[in-house]
Amino acid sequence: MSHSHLPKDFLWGFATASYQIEGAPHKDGRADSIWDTFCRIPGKIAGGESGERACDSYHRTAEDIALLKQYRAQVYRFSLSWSRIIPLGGRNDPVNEKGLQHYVKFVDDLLAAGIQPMVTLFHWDLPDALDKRYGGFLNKDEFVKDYENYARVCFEAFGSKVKFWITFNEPWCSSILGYSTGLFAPGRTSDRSKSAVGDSSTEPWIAGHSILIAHGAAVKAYRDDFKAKDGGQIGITLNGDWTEPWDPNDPADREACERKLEFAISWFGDAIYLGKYPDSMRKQLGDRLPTFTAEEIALVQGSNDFYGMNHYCANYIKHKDGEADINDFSGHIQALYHNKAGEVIGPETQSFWLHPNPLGFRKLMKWLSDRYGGPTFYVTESGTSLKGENDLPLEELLDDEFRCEYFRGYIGAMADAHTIDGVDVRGYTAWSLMDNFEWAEGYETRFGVTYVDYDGDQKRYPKKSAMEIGAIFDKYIEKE
Ligand code: GCO
Repeated sequence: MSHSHLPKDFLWGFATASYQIEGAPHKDGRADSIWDTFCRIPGKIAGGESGERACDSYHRTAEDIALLKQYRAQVYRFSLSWSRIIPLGGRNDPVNEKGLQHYVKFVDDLLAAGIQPMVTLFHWDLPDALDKRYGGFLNKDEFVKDYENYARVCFEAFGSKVKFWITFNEPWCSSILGYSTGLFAPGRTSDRSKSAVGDSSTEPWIAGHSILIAHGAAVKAYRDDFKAKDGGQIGITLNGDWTEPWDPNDPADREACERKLEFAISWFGDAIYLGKYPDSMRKQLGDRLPTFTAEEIALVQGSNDFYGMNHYCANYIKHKDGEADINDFSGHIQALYHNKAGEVIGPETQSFWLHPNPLGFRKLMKWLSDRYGGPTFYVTESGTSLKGENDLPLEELLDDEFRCEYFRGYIGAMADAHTIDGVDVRGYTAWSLMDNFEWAEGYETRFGVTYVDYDGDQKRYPKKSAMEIGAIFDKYIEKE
């Protein structure tokens, strides 16, 4: 019996996002994104923090590339800050050459170091001007045109240097956390204790719909005008946890698991691969869930060259009785960390939502692969925080065995998905290259394989996991 493996041209590396690492919010003509303005609202971010300084990566590109080389990364997934490139965001607003050239040089430097760039066009930092001007995602027609224009500016500037484009990172988070719970920018919600504006019963579904159409429009632009000469691939990155029934003997809990996956992932995945929204969503949401016009579905269906998969953990799912609340966004279920028998889904971490469960990764890959006809996967994020990591003395903190174990488990599960279940997976970028601004959790939660000393001039220190990832891949990637 041969052990599980990954294909010989498998690409691995690390991932980050612009607002989480760059800092320098006013440098070289950048304007505010919705995250800059959101962070200024008291009480939104732990410790009253923001991405103002973060890892200072805008000024430390050489240092970051040196880390990637030291760790033997083959690919680096990072995102572009739209408001550096087109500060006011819109199709009639000027392009900021300084901001754009910063990234062009960064890509050149990566390539010179032998590292493939994987570029995310949008990782949540919408130019604030577009939110103020017309409500951002809530105005589909304006947003789609502005996004397509921005995407074209980037395709044009990077040309054949970039072979992997990701249109949007985790539209579920932008839609639900931004427009339902209000925990993320722009912070709209029906919960009046959190925000004076927003309607959680409709806005998240409108936002998600706009993102899907904008994704489709950008993919069409790339395929029509760039793909043949530049030779890249383009796709979207979707997040989603695996689900296990709270009571495996209760059919209602088993159904609730499917429903939860559909609300979290198939909302976008079905549109892209099957050309429709899931029936379970239509049933619960009725006409609060937008419908696709024929023209829209032609843009969206078949619009992924690859499936970008962000995956961290799993939950137990229990069905709820009665009618779903009008603001419910997960399919009328309850997500729990223990099951009926009292078993836990995985150990605790510093992130309340993250309980690692490697087997769930393999199961979800198979579930997606079966549902969507065996697409090519790139795992664009996976990683963990550690309970109490921020409070440890430096020496102990650098010895992050828990994170190493996470990567052994998850990469092993991915190799099983490939070898045993036949899943076509070709890449993995670990979250994250370094500790960074963890959104509403500020700097208290660390996900990096590199420690960043926020009180010590942002100095970087490799943790044990930084080198361990390469060692794990050496074990799995086929030599011949
Ligand atoms: C994401 C996020 C990252 C987070 C990570 C850990 O795409 O979910 O892209 O920005 O930092 O997920 O929470």
